[in-house]
Amino acid sequence: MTADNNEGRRRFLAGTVGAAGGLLLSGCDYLSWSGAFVRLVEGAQKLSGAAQHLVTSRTSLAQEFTEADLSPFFRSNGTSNPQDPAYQAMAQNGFAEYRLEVTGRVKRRTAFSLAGLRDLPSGTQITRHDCVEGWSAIGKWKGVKLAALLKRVHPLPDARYVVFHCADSIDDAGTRYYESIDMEDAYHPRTILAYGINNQPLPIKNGAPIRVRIERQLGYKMAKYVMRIELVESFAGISGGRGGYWEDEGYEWYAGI
Ligand SMILES: Nc1nc2c(c(=O)[nH]1)N[C@H]1C(S)=C(S)[C@@H](COP(=O)(O)O)O[C@H]1N2
Ligand SMILES: [Mo]
Repeated sequence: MTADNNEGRRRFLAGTVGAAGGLLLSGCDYLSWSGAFVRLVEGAQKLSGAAQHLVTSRTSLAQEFTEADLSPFFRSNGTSNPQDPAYQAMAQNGFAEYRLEVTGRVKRRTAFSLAGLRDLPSGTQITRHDCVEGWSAIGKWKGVKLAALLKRVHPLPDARYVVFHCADSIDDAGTRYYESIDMEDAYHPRTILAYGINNQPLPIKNGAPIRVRIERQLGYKMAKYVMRIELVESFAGISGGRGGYWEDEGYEWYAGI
């Protein structure tokens, strides 16, 4: 075969490689090597994905601590007192009128009062909060297990994410803070909607009346001032479309620690 023929054959085969994969290419010196290389890379990617899952299994528990480890002061970050008038009015009245709405891909849309939430199975955990800005604090959190709440509302099979809509906006445009997690994190036994910290009702600075604890992820995932929970198939249509206020600004959606 002449050099020119070889060139033509390469071009022809390069056009078919996408459709036929490596099979067609056996016997072709240049392209069979590239086909094998593609298979090698694909295999390696599968392997590293599986290996990563083994090391960082999403169902494993975050480190837990004792009362002796509690931080003397649990600071507030981001919003520390939402200015929304409806929120302010509820706060004035000890959140007696607060209702946590659960909407979206559920069979039973439900609005839970604080008393209703306290009646559901709860969890207590002492964990460390890590903020991406470089500070940490250990707190004792008490709240309703998100899994128990989801059981009450009957998620539809197409529900893939849980979105938390908050009362506060943290920019001049008035964009409300929001966050989202997948069903794996939603059903995790340590994922709670906290209404207490360090044996006290949750103060406003830390997200009263309800804030999320997702112990395997960074602080910005832990939405405070949660007013509504929405189950969705995709968060593409919500706000900036990346699943969270900070995600829309370029932060990672899965902020694992
Ligand atoms: N609604 C709302 N949730 C929020 C924030 C916020 O500004 N608004 N800040 C996030 C960030 S960056 C961190 S570190 C934690 C801070 O929680 P804390 O105020 O209880 O320390 O809340 C997260 N959840
Ligand atoms: Mo943070």
